[in-house]
Amino acid sequence: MKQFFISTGIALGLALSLSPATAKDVKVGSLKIEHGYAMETRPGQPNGGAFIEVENRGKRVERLLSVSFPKTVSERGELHTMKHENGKMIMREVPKFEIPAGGKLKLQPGGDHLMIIGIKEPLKPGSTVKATLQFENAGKVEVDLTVKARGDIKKHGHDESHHGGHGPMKH
Ligand SMILES: [Cu+2]
Repeated sequence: MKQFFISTGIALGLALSLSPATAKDVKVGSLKIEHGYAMETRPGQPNGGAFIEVENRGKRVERLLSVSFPKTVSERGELHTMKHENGKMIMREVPKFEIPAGGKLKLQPGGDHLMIIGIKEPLKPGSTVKATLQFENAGKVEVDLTVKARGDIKKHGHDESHHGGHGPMKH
């Protein structure tokens, strides 16, 4: 079920660019991927969240099966859901996100998200992180995620200390 594309990570080479960049919309077949960004991380913070929106203009369901990052950025990527359970926000890895035909997948703080696991260097606002998304039908798609400062993200309910606190060993 789960696949990692290590060769892609190596091939991507220099992953973190320090020049300010804006995430570009990416169109692949009937998919449109937009508003991609990653949350800045503090020094020593092992994991971080990243978010995209995927519009499916096709006639069949699409599935996002995995996300990976260059080895210079992190150990790996995971797909996570976040839910309230017994009064706590719990993050869990899931094998896929579905995007219904004509529908949209919206990843956002406090909800479903991409998890960057085992971050090598802190993610600095304004830099860019490359992510490789693996879709069931569309295949492999590379997107640039702009790193946003915490203050730029207005959503509430996203517990960053929780993100920071759950280390790679728990996965
Ligand atoms: Cu997570």
